[in-house]
Amino acid sequence: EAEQADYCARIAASLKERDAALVAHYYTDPMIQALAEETGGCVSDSLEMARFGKEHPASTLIVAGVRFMGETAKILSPEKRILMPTQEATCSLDIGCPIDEFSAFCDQHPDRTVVVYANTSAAVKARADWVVTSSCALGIVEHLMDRGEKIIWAPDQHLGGYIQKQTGADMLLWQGSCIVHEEFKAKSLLDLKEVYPDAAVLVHPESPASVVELADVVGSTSQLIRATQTLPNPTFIVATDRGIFYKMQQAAPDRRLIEAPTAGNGATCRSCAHCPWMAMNTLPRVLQALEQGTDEIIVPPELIPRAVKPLDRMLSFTR
Ligand code: CIZ
Ligand code: SF4
Repeated sequence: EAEQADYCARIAASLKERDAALVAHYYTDPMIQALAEETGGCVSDSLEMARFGKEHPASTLIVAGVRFMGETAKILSPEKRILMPTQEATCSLDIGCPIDEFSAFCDQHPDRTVVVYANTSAAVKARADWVVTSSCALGIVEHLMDRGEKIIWAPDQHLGGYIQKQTGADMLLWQGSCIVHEEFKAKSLLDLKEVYPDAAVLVHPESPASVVELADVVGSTSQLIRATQTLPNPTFIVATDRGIFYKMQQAAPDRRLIEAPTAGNGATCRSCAHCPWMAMNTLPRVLQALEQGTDEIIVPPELIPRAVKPLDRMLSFTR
């Protein structure tokens, strides 16, 4: 406790001294989220992290999240120094979509518009026409459909399948998945719904279709947080990373929040509702990155002009 308070104080001082801002994802350690709030940084989803980082005047951003979020910040603000608590924090969606294979796939379907989720490498973004996050994917795919475009979607198959079902768009899906969300289990969720009959079920669309089908609300992290304020239910069963409970409890302090069941629900579960890469973001690593300038994000300069185009499209579309 005292040690953590000490880290927080040192990080706050270091942020000021180095003209830096802390940008944290909803899935990171609640202490990091609280510190980002207290120091005038931001806590958000990947869309709003990107927008905040781009618009904030600080010369250094420290991005607590996973690697693609740091890369996105660098692509949008190449003049800023982008640090991360650790560059080893990656994402199974990013890993599952290597640029060579993906590029070859796109080459086979030159008639299709390439839409990639933000959870991808800078090289994959540079190959794309559009970048989307889960909070704007539906709107952007509807827009492309209205223009009669056929789509390549990568990498999350569950989110892609959900959007395809909602919109009826012609989408070829890359077969990636999130190791956290794919663990949620429909059968156990049904059992839990019986225990809490007045609960609303909130599901992130990276979850399997069988889980999405049981949802009262399907949405991005920001949309799920908002749902706890607009729905009357006293209880919410939440299928996304448990890091979100920090902000959800703040948004709806009088509600009961319950984790949706995962496969293991015990020792054998590799990622029981918490992303192992998000968990690599710790207070000591935030401080170390700030003080020593370790884990600076470098994006190959030749990629930046290509990767910024689909990102700017997303930011303009959602403004
Ligand atoms: O699962 C993730 O990594 C999410 C939800 C990212 C985001 O869009 O904020
Ligand atoms: Fe990637 Fe899933 Fe972790 Fe998000 S929660 S960073 S999608 S592995």
